[in-house]
Amino acid sequence: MTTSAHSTSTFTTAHSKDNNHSDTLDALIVGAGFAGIYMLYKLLNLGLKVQVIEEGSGVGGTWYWNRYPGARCDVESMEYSYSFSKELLQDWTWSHRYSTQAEIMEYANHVVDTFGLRPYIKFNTKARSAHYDEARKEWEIKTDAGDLYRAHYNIMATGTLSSVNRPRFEGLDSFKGEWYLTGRWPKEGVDFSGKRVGIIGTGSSAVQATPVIAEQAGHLTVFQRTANYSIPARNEPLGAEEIDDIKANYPGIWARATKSRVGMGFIELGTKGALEATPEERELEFSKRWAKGGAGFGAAYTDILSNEAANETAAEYVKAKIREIVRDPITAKILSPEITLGCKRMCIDSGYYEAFNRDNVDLVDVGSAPIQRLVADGIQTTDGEYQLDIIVFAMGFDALTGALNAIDIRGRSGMALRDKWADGPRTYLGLASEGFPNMFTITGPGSPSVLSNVLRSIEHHVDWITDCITFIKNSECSEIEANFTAEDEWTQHVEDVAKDTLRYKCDSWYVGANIPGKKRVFLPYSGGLPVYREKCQDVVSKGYEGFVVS
Ligand code: NA7
Repeated sequence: MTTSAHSTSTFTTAHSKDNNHSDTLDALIVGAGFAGIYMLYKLLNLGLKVQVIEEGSGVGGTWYWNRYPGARCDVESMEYSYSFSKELLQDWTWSHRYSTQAEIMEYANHVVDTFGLRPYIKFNTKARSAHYDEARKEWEIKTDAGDLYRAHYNIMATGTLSSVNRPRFEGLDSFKGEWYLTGRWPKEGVDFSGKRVGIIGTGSSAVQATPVIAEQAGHLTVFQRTANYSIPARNEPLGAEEIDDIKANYPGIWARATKSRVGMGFIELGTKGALEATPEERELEFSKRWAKGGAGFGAAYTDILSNEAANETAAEYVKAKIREIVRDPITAKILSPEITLGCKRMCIDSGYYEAFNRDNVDLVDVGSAPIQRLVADGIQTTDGEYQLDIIVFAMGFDALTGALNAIDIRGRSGMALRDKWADGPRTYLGLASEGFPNMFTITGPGSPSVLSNVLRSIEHHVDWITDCITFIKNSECSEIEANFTAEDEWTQHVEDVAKDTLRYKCDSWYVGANIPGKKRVFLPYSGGLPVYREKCQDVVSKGYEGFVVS
C-alpha cells in the first residue's frame, strides 16, 4: 500500500441494496475491473437488478492479477481516473505521476466502497458459459462456482489484456525451480534474494519488472526475442500545487481528452510532420519529450505512425539514447530495436536500459538463438543452457478476444462466439455481435480500447450501453442485436483504417501475432476516439442504425 491515502467520505447513490439473485436479473456483468465497476454503478442507478461475477477475490480486473514487481500504469494517474463523478475526482489524490499496481487497487476499492457496489459483486466466481435462451429472451450464465444466473442483458466486462499468454515450452514440467506468470502474480510475492532468475519477454511487463527484480536477485538473465522501444517514465511524486491545479482544471482536461485520438488530455500532440522539421528542430523536440518522459514521446509529430521515414527519425533518437545509456556496446546493440517504433506498444520504464549496466544482469538474444525447451535446471536455447532457480514468464496476453473466447458463449441457434470469430472477431462498433442479442462487450475488438486511455473508452462504452438499455426499456422492446450488414461493414472498416498505419504490418498482439494459431486480424479500431465517438452517436441519432430492435 502506498501512503497516498486518500479519503474517508462516501457519496450516496440512487439504488436500493435489495437484490434477489434467484430471480431473473436485468443484467449480469462478467468482470469487476474498471469496466465492470462503472457498468454496475450506472445500471444500479437506473434501478435495475444487477449482478457482477468476478474470478478474482477482489476488484481491479487485470490490475488485480498483475501484481508483479514494478507493475505500474503507463498513463498518468491524474487521468487514469474515472471522470464520471466530480466528487470522486476531488476526493481522491494520487501520490505519483504514474501509479503503482497497489495504489490502483486502492483506488478501485475506494470507488467500489464509496458507491456501495461491493454487495453486488460475487468474487471467486468465473463465468464458464453464457447461452442465449431464444424462447425466454434471456441469457443463462453458468459459473465454475456452480451458480446459474438468468439475465436479460449479458455484459462482458472481461478486459482487453486479461487472458494470459501461458508458456507452452517443451519441458516446462521438468523444470525443478519455481516459475511465475507476470499476469497471475502470487499475492504473497516472490522472494528473489540470492536467486538466479530468468525473465522471458521484453514487453511492458518485463520492462517494468526487470530493474526491480535486478535489485533483489542474485543474478537476472533477460531473454529477449524482439527488442522494443522504451521511453523513461520520469515518475515522481505529485506535488500538492500540481494536484490542486489539475483538480481545478478537470473540465478542461476532459475536454482535451475528448478531442484527442488517444483520449488523453495530458499528452501534448505534435501539430506537424517530422519531415517538415529540420534535423535540429527534431533533436530539440525529441529531447524535450525524452526529458519529460512518458508516452508523449510518440506524439511529437503527426506522421510517426503513418510514415516510415518520419518514424525512423524517432526510432533513431531512441537507439542513440540506448547506446548512450548502456555501457556494453554488444548489449546496447541487442537492445536496439529493428522494428518500427510504436508498432508494438511502446514501453514506459523506470531504469530499464540502466539495469543492463549492473554486474548481475545479462541479456540473451533468443531472437537469433531461440529457446528450445525448459530443462530441470533452467532454459536451453540453441546456443546453450542457462541455469536458473526462478523463471518469470512476461509473455503478454491473448489480447482483446482471449477473455471472451475463454467463455463458452452461445447466441442464436446455439452458435458459439468462438466459432463465429474463428477467422477474427466480427463486431459492430466493438460493442455487439450479430446473433448474440442483448449482449454487449465493453472495449471489445473493433473499438479503440487499447489504442486509447482505456478509462476514457470504458466510460464511453458504459455510457453508450446504459443509454441503449434505457432506450430499449422505454420503447418496450425486448431485444437489440447488431445486423449482419452493419457488422460486416464495420469489421471491414476496422481493417481498412488500420491498413493506413505502420502498426498493421508488424507482428504484435494488436494483430494477434503473439498467439500461435490466432488469425491475423487488426483487433482494435485505429480511427481514433473522436471519430469513433461520433460514429456511435450517429448510430443512436438514427434510431440505433445497424441494430435490429424488436
Ligand atoms: P507483451 O507486450 O505482449 O510482451 C510479451 C513479451 O514476451 C514480448 O517481448 C514477446 O516477444 C515475449 N514472448 C512471447 N512469447 C515468447 C516466446 N515463446 N519466447 C520468447 N519470448 C516470448 O506483453 P506485456 O505483458 O509485457 O505487455 C502487454 C501490455 O500490457 C502492454 O502493452 C501494456 O499495455 C500493458 P516478441 O515481441 O513476441 O518477440
